[in-house]
Amino acid sequence: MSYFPEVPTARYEGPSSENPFAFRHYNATEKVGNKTMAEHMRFAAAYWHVMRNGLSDPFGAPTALMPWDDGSDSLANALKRVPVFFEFLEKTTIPFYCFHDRDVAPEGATLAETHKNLDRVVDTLEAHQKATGKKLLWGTACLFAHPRYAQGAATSPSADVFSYAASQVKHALEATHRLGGSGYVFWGGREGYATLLNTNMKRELDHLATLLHLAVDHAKKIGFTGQFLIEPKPREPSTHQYDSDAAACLNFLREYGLLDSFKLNLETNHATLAGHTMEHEMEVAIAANALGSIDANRGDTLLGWDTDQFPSDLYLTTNIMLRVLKSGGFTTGGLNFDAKRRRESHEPADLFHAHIGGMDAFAYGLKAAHRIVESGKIARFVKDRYVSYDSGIGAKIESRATSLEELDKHAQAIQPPTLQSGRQEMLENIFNAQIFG
Ligand code: XUL
Ligand code: CO
Repeated sequence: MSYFPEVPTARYEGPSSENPFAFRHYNATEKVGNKTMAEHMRFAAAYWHVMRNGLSDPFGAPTALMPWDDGSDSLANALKRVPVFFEFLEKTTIPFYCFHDRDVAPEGATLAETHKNLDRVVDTLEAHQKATGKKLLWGTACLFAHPRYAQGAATSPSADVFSYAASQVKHALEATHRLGGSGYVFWGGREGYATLLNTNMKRELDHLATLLHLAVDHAKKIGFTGQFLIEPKPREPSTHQYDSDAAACLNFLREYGLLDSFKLNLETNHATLAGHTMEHEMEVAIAANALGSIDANRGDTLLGWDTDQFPSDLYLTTNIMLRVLKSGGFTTGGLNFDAKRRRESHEPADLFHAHIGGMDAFAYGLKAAHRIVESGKIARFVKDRYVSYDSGIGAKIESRATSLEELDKHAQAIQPPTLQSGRQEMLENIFNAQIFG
């Protein structure tokens, strides 16, 4: 039985292929440097977008055609979605997936029934993973959709809501462990505030840190050795989210003694909403040795919200892969398509065009980034730009072996400093030359 009879399994056919279901650049087994494209990228599909996103928007109803789905929130319907998703993974050749507990299994009449529902679907996910070789990149708990989380989960003013969130995290973590997940993500959609008039920020931050510590402790108890991740985003749905950007997350993790246990899962559209480029966020994470994984999508510069579009911009994918290479490559992380089709792209085939295009854009970006690294021109320029710190007074500054008195004397003894050009335009030309291959 096929749920996508009109869609063939995607294959690499090269840049001149006219087949809309073929890859032009992504060739899983082709080596770029010392790793295959599949090893570099570790692509993942998001269960919530592929299976659960009906493509509604704040102004209109869902449009997506999902003939396999009866529209109910029953356990039976949840179980029916699983084989559809795995056929999708097989036909796109995507090796990993990510999920929230509530994407895969519905709430029950009681919390105990909710957890039983999850266990039942996890059995089915496990069986499909075994049969297909597909793997879980990361799992997470949805602590933002249900009305009980309207005022936060770990940062709710209610300790009982905190307990509900903790219960969900316990079971989602155990499900992730059972499925061999490489990571576990915290995205705190409601962990922030709508107004400071009713908010004790310090207590809320303490509570958020407590939940993360409890999760780390529980992971040790059950033997989960995957990577914990925080996903920064500044707002939407909250007015302000505490995990607003990479720098804010790192400060929070450092303050609460969590930096050894967590890395960051960076999402392009979240960087944009924070007023940063994705490469900025990646540089911040890399400098702290905290780049864990990536939610691959893009925003729309004309819309100030989280449009979660598929990545098709080759400058963006090249910039991202350049930083992935710079960081030494993914270990437990990967490129998760946290992206949705436009509301107008409502047919099942559009799911495939979207992911195939995203994978091709990243494959192109990887090859361009590799050429940039190989040519060494940009790295050499940056290294030479700081040469004055490699010896003499600069080396003393870097090793903090100087004083204001000594620097005062040095500055008074030399000619007024002259600067060399920053050569931004020349560097942009070098970057472009590699993008165009
Ligand atoms: C929301 C978002 C989430 C996280 C996981 O903007 O990105 O889907 O990736 O909770
Ligand atoms: Co995301």
